[in-house]
Amino acid sequence: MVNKLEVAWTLGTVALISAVAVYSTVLLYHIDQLPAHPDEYVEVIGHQWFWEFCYPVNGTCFNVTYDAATGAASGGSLYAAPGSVVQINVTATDVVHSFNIPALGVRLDAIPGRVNSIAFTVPNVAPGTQYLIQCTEFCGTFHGTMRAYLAVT
Ligand SMILES: [Cu+2]
Repeated sequence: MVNKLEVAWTLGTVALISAVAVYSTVLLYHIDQLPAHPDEYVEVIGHQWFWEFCYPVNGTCFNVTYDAATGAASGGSLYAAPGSVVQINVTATDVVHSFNIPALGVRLDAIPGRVNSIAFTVPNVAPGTQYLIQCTEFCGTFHGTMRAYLAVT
């Protein structure tokens, strides 16, 4: 014989789990949406073992190399204004890499033949602030030198 209390806690649990499932699903799709008009739009290409950044707005592309001995990156930086919304499209030319800005919680796989996109907001910090960019997918001998910086301009 089914107790009314058993029916109540079963239906209550089903309702609670259903509500969490619907909320989570909506949120997952929402956070994947890209802005209609980002302030900055950058193509990011992973190579063994450096990052290439392209700004389609002005047709500029450059490679960033990193000197592990000095911790300095040369060739340029990913640049963006404080508070701006940046959309990046990430791909790779050879093996799988992963584009990561740990301080901003930005991480996206760079996969040959596929373009992954994400948008993020640059914090309102003083111009000159730099955020480390690093590859977080082991991609070969010099994986550890696949570093660059996001420079707030
Ligand atoms: Cu790597």
